[in-house]
Amino acid sequence: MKTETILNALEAKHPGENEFLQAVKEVLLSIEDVYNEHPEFEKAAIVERLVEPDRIFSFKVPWVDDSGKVQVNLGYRVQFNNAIGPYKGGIRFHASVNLSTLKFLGFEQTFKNALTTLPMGGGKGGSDFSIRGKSNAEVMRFCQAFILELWRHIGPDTDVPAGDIGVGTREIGYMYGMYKKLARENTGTFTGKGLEYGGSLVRPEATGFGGIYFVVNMLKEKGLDLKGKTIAVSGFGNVAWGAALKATQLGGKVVTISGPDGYVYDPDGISGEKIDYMLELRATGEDVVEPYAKKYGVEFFPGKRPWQQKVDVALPCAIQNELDENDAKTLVANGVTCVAEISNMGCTAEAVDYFVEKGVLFAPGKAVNAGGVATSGLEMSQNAMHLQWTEAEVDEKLHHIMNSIHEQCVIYGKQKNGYINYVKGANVAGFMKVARAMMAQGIV
Ligand code: 2IT
Repeated sequence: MKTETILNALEAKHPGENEFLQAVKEVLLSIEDVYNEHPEFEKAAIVERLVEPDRIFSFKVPWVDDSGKVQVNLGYRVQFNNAIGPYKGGIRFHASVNLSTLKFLGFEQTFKNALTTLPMGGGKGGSDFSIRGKSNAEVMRFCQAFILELWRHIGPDTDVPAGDIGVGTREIGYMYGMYKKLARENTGTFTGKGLEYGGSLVRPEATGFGGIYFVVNMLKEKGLDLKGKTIAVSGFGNVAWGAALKATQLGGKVVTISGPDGYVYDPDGISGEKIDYMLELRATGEDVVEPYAKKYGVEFFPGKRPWQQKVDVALPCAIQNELDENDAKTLVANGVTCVAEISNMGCTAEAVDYFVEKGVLFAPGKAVNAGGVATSGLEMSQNAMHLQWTEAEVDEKLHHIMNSIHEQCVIYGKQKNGYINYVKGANVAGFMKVARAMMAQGIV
């Protein structure tokens, strides 16, 4: 594969899309060897076709705020690849959202979804709208305006959105309500729905729970256990909450959470009602964690990231590139055992290279956080069958899927010296499935 040529061409075509180019580069470097073993892939231009989304919808979202002022946001849906199933992936509402973000997320989602064992293609959408400081009525009007445009492009067998940063059960409810009205069907064309109208048990917890199941597997491979381990978590939203809950249940001690304002360090561990309090904090819509420090009398580090603390396990749970090379060096110097991205592309490329070079147990988001979308897939199954599985049934399926993803990473990522390169493992396993599906379906 002419990796360099392909990357240069992509950069020339899409200048400035840094996150997208970063995500593509990581995958191409990982798959180089297997790609070269399959000349038929090159002949079918699999990589050239894989790095461009099938299509992108880009639209304006006008809405009226509480003061009567007209606001205009940007809305997008990137339908990246549907070789193995309908487009599937979340919607992100965050001030930082642009096409580069959503293309990187859609690209990652394609491989992640392939790893879940379920038939789902990759997609992603969102807006530069931020829920921060917005009233409930404003959030509803925005969601409705967003769907007024998006509804015609999605459907239960074409494209099934879900939540992501800034989009939780409330936003899904407002979007689904408007979708249903316009599309005149009720087949579950969204996941992360409320339990009363087709949502799945365990979906809110699934990304964090799945991430911890994956980490347990990583540690087990080394003969280690989560019990007694000190854990740094970043973020304080749905993903961080689920991870803290499961890690604590399994005997780990979570000592940090963070927000855009800084991080809190709680040496006694964030457990019990403190984990419930994370949900309260999130519900304020203020996007800050400092109130936690005040409430529980612990230290708050303004403007800092939790990676400066000495921990055994580090779990980025907030946003892309939230852990850089300097953070990686600090963690390694402090003797970190395992780093697992529960956020999408939580670490910079330099940080990832550093962990791998130092032989630290490291796994990428597309493997670690796949439990979220996998459980979305289970929600789709339940909707299609018009029934609801019990909590135990969904959790067991999620557990099984996470074990399977871990196994795929080991098969494709185990190096001669025994080190498991999870980045390579996840990328190759995901790529091979998508590539085979594309080969089977011809040039479309
Ligand atoms: O990044 C992700 O995998 C998600 N935001 C969840 C996507 C989904 O369709 O559940």
